[in-house]
Amino acid sequence: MVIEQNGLTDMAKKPTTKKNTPKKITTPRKITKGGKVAARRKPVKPKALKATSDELKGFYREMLMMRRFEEKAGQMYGMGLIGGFCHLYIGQEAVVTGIQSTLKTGDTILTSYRDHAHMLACKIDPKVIMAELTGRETGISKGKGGSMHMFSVEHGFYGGHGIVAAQVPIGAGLGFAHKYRGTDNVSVVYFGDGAANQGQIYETFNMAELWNLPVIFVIENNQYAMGTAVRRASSEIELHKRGESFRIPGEAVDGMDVLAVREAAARAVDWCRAGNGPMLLEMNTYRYRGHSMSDPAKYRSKEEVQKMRAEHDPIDQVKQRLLEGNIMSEEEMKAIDKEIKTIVAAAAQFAQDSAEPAPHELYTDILVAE
Ligand SMILES: Cc1ncc(C[n+]2csc(CCOP(=O)(O)OP(=O)(O)O)c2C)c(N)n1
Ligand SMILES: [Mg+2]
Repeated sequence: MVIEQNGLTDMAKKPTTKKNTPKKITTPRKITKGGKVAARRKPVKPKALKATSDELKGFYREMLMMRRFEEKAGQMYGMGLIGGFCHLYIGQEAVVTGIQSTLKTGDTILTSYRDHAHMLACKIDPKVIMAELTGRETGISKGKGGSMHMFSVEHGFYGGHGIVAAQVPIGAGLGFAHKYRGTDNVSVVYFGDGAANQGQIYETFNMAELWNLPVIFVIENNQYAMGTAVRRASSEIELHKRGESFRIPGEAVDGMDVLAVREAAARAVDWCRAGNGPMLLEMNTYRYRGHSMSDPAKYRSKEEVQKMRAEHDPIDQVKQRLLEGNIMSEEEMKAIDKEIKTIVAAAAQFAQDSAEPAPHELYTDILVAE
């Protein structure tokens, strides 16, 4: 079988004869009639960021849920109820919230170990996420994956990956699957500014563009890779340019503003669904907490963190829009916060009331046969 447009051939195909020679891997859309290489097109920028009242309310609720959930996870880690690693996403909520709001059933996402909010964005029950963090049998990976290794095909969430950048080639594979099956679904793969320096990402960029795959590469540039600031580790700090030599269009986005994120994501999604190949979005964002719970964060000043919180907080920005538009009062927002805290407390209780996995579970869900 031959996939049109890009000349990919099915590996299981019988040996080639003169008659059924597979199409060569060609990229005709890039060559003009005169034989010149065509300039790479990219989606056109819009004029203004708009949202309905309901959308703004929804963003407020979702981001607050992520924040309260992770604050609770931080507390539970401190109490010794969560073992191993635990990487919080606090500060970055606008990125996954804005992007997820543009996706539809059948689209897939995957990310690194900083994955709790991505799971909540996929509408996974906070109870089973908290149970996984605390290593309980009711967790989404039966308590055997923990914070970094959660997965739910049902919700289009393909992990939770502990190896920096390992999810990126898998994201291209998912994009290949969408295309191969003839759907217009897209694969969204999130990775960090540190991960952006990994070699496998550039092999992936090359193949994704060559094969015209519907993949949105999202660099969550939170300015640090563990304790290393972007400018100390990257020769080119404008990470949205990283796809240029592969002809992948890229854009820098204010990742603290959920409307800016949603707007850029919507254009990228349309671009990919229409068969234009991959796109790269650099989301400029910031994490308020340390790299993981065991990081004292001595590589940056308290003032730097405080300034970001005070001037760019994604939840405060939506709050401000809700107040200015007379869409919600402070009291109504407080009531939502209270409701969310109750849901999060119930998730924490559910986790603590659940049993740890039975010892025989060590021998299930593994690749080795008995
Ligand atoms: C291949 C590999 N190298 C190193 C590590 C150790 N490590 C874990 S997270 C991390 C930093 C990654 O930073 P970034 O990609 O910016 O993501 P962030 O943690 O900021 O979300 C490193 C070096 C790892 N897990 N995998
Ligand atoms: Mg980073």
